[in-house]
Amino acid sequence: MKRALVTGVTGQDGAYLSQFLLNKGYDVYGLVRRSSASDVMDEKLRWLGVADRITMIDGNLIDLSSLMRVMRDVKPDEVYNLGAQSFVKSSWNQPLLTGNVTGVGAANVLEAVRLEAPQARFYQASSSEMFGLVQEPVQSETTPFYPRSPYAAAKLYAHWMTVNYRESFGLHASSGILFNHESPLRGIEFVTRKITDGVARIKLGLQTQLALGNLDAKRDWGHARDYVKAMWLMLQQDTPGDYVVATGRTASVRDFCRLAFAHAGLALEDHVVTDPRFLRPAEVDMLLGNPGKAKERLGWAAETDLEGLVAEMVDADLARLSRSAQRN
Ligand code: NDP
Ligand code: GDR
Repeated sequence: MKRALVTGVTGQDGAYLSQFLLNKGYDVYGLVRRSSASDVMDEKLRWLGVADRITMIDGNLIDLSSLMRVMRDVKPDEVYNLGAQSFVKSSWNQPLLTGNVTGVGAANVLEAVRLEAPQARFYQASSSEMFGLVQEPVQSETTPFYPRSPYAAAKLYAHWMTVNYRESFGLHASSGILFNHESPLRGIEFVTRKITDGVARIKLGLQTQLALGNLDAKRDWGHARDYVKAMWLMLQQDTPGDYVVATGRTASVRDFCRLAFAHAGLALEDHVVTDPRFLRPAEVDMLLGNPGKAKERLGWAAETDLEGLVAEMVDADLARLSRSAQRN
């Protein structure tokens, strides 16, 4: 039985990836940082019905010694580094923490792999945010990077460390440059989930307005369930590499909103207001990925379209809020 170690196991992608790996027969170990709110930490894993099937291990991305101990204890065949301070807007408020966790944290995992588990295959959760102020209208593996936030700068460091550990030490280290991917398990602070939660609340009469920031920003949005498969496929290749993972379609926040409100039989014009509190010091205006390499080499393609994603998220939020209204 293969052993996989997943950092960020309590996040959106960690939950879907764990489910995917368990279905493939892996022994899954999750790195979990100590928190006083440990009862809510496993919420996503419980939602997918996999919480009891994962072995949780205490550790932290900013504590190299904990990562070395984990590598020694688990002896993983595959390491997926998904842990990060992943909310771009917070990265301006906590730039150094973001640098430590999202950037240096990845270097710590690479060091722990190099020193304690050099045969393990390594996956780094790189991001389309690294393209930032885009240098080409459609972004691929060869598009120059231009990070626009402390988060993106930290991810770029982690990305290049992955490339360097591959080239310097011969590690089987791959980097997935994933474009935005969403799901009912998306954190509530991210715009898609904020919208679908808001739509559900308005539909159920729990609120009347939804305040958002820049409605013109465009993103290439896919489903997390599809994207974790691409992570796994990268580690099954004979040679490691870097891959853009995207749908190849871009849509604005306004477009996403329109679809979500329409799915609930509502009109966004009646409910959406803009609030400067949700604007950023610097914006990434437009992202659109070319997933050609992933399709050709991995045989991967997005399976869920934007309409299907929006419908699933709105329906899940309506069901969740209706259940909690019945309980109260
Ligand atoms: P989430 O924010 O949902 O999850 C982040 C995870 O990192 C959580 O499990 C969190 O644990 C953990 N974490 C945070 N700090 C530490 C730390 N110091 N030590 C150990 N674990 C820590 O992110 P997603 O699941 O959405 O994304 C997964 C990864 O992919 C992230 O690295 C993200 O930056 C990257 N990415 C995401 C994209 C997306 O669209 N979702 C696109 C491209 C890249 P806790 O529960 O304790 O907070
Ligand atoms: P992003 O995701 O920054 O792309 O990073 P987010 O959903 O936070 O923002 C997307 C776009 O929507 C605009 N926006 C708002 N965003 C939020 N959060 N709240 C609002 O009210 C709002 N109104 C408009 C933003 O300005 C932005 O343009 C995500 C994260 O998962 C990263 O970790 C990952 O690397 C990238 O996707 C790819």
